[in-house]
Amino acid sequence: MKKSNPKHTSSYKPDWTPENSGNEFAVRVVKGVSKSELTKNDKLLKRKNLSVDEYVNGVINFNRNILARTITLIESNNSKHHDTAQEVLKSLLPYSGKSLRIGITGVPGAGKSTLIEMLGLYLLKQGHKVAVLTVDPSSTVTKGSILGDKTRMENLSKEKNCFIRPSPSAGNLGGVTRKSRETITICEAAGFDIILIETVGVGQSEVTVRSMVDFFLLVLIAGAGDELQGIKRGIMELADAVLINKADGDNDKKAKIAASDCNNALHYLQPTTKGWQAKAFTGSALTGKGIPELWDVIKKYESFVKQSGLFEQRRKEQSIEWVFRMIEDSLRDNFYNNENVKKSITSIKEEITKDKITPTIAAEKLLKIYYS
Ligand SMILES: Nc1nc2c(ncn2[C@@H]2O[C@H](COP(=O)(O)OP(=O)(O)OP(=O)(O)O)[C@@H](O)[C@H]2O)c(=O)[nH]1
Ligand SMILES: [Mg+2]
Repeated sequence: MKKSNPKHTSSYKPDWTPENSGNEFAVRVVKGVSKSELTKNDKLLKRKNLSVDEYVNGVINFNRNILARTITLIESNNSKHHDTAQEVLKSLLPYSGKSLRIGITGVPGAGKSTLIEMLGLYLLKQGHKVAVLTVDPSSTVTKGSILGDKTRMENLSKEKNCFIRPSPSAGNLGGVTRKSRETITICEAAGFDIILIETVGVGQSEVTVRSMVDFFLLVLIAGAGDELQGIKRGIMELADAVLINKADGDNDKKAKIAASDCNNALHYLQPTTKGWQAKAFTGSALTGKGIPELWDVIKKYESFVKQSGLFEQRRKEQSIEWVFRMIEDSLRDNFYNNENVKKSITSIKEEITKDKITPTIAAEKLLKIYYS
């Protein structure tokens, strides 16, 4: 074995490379930094456990490493992190709230991530600081994230005033919601004034995201069958604006027709924000067409809800709703994790399917077991 002297080089060949080997073995070991060479900041970043103050100061001073670690701390399912995480959040709360929170939903492949990249870059140019989060309901089943792929936001992820955080993957949607809401708080305390949240429009997730944002955008595409057929009325009802994306090339005309159909449908729906008529627009996340117009709509909306007091009112309602949602989640988890309930649930299900008991009696029986 060839021995190199790590002390005198900044990188050296690992011991396992054959003696007299040439450049065909490209692997080199980079010499580490000795303890005495570490700066105070390096030491702080290397330490496994930070104090509450260190987390809080790191976030407020926009230390990206500590920001990411703080989010990891609040996302942790380990109960020993819970108290520290809540202390950190409490200290950050006074610094939060000063952002515009924008939810973006739409069918898979509609171009949400591409739009976020384009809109994000546009906003950075205007001097904003942009945080991108994703809420991915499927991750609760697969334990993996289909969204939040930084690869599709490659240019945005390189920007220093942008921070992209993929969906927290563990737990039920309730758990994901808590983590996402707390992540918003942390990002706002770090000074991000625009929070973009991507979610896929497949069911409950958009209702969840609607309850944590100020503005909700639905992204659709023309030419995917009957324009409005596949979209549940429910999602349209939650939207403050609809973007018919991919209005480029041959698609432009189709997109305009889809936007007009969509406007007709929106006209008959109850507005999700009182006094604000949601409208459909066309645009292209790929070419950037329609992005400045979309931003104008969002700004107009912001001044409308701020002047009318709806902005503050909705934020307050959302906080209260959050509390009760957490209580419900906790009660539900507690019920289904109860050992006696777990033992009886299969046999009771069987009794229901065999018509031996009514659903009401079954529910009463299970609750009795739970409370006993
Ligand atoms: N022609 C055209 N293609 C687009 C446009 N926006 C997105 N795409 C393409 O559509 C595909 C899906 O885009 P994404 O941005 O990943 O879509 P998404 O809605 O985030 O997808 P999911 O996160 O998987 O639900 C990619 O291949 C994009 O390049 C657009 O405005 N025009
Ligand atoms: Mg996406």
